Amino acid sequence: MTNWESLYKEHIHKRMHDAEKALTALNYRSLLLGAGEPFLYFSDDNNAPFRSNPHFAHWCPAKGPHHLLKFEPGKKPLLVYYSPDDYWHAHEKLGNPFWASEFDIIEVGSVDKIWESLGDLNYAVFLGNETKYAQTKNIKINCELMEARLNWYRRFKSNYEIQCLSEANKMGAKGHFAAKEAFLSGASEYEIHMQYLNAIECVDTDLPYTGIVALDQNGAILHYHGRDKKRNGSVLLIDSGASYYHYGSDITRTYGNKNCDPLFLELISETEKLQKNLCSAVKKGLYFPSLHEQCHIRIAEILENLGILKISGDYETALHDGITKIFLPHGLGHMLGIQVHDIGGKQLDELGHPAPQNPPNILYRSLRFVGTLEESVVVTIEPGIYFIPTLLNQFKQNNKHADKINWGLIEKLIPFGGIRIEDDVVPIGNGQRNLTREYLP
Ligand SMILES: [Mn+2]
Repeated sequence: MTNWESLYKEHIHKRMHDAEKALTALNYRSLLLGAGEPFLYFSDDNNAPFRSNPHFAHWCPAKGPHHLLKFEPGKKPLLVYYSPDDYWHAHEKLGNPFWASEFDIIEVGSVDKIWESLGDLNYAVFLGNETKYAQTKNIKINCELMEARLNWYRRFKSNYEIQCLSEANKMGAKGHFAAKEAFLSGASEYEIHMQYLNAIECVDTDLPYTGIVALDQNGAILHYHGRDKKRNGSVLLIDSGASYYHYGSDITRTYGNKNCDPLFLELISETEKLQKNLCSAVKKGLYFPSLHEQCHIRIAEILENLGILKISGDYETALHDGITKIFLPHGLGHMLGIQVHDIGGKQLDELGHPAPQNPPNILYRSLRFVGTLEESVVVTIEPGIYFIPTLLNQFKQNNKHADKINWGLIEKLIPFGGIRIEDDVVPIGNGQRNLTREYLP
């Protein structure tokens, strides 16, 4: 049984320790984190689905808008919890959650009252989007140097955060099992998605990101968000996660059925092998772009072995000539946490300096994490092989290396779209923990 109280206690104490360090370095006395207010759609009185300010979510699992957290070194953090008497909207009651004892909590019924309950705000720094309230106080708003520091600390996940991500993977795995079954029985994208949601007992707005449920050629549209009702696809690419206390899993699987070309099925199984190898290479000290490069070399090898490329075993040249990038235009992975593309992947240090793109090659342009793996930094590992008509046609028409591609096979494979396999992995000790495969082998 997970002891959430003790995990959370350790987590919040680390937050306090880090915040104290940042406040001292930047000469502030207190840190204010606002859960935030919902966005209105343009020229409309409808709100977009609400998401908490990630800095607030990092400290507090409470859901919903307007709550405000104040931390002053040496004091217990203060949570001013927004709990209005409102018959227009529903608001989650505070109740007695496992994390409540770590805060001094005041419940108030209006946003004005929240801002009146904060006490001394001399040398306070505020991070959040409710700036119209913050502006009425004489405080620093959205200080970039403070944000850079807090973003940096967010890279390193506490045991509490890793447990949340593990639970999010457990939920996601349930959805993926249901989706696979639906696909194999001929379901449409729409039906597969609904089976996914049903299995994890969620609605769309509960998901950490808009899921991709793509049959056949739609899998080659990297951020495909359609929900086509056409049934009986040959290939399913599903990229869908689940959320747990603000932390999201990010999981992708690709399946082919008996109508799928055997060559494409072989590509799926090779991509799966490659993905598992890359996952087991994850460990602290590894420069992430070099794993991205290894992935491209292995993709060149797979494509040559299956007759799709004619490069005489010269994989490195193939990737420097930009051939593998047509088949894998996105990065190998990204950091994962409260945000699905968690912040800080291109940050060098807590001061916010950008990480050098090293080597500054076209291959790395789409890579969202260009740093070195460290213990407890959670990343996704998501190699793929796609047959994207736009990229293939451009290459065929304009590139001097066009003759290195077997265009006959490409024509045969285009109708099946693309392949991506993705797990969430964290360096632990001298190895790693794969948070996804524990539930979705
Ligand atoms: Mn991902």
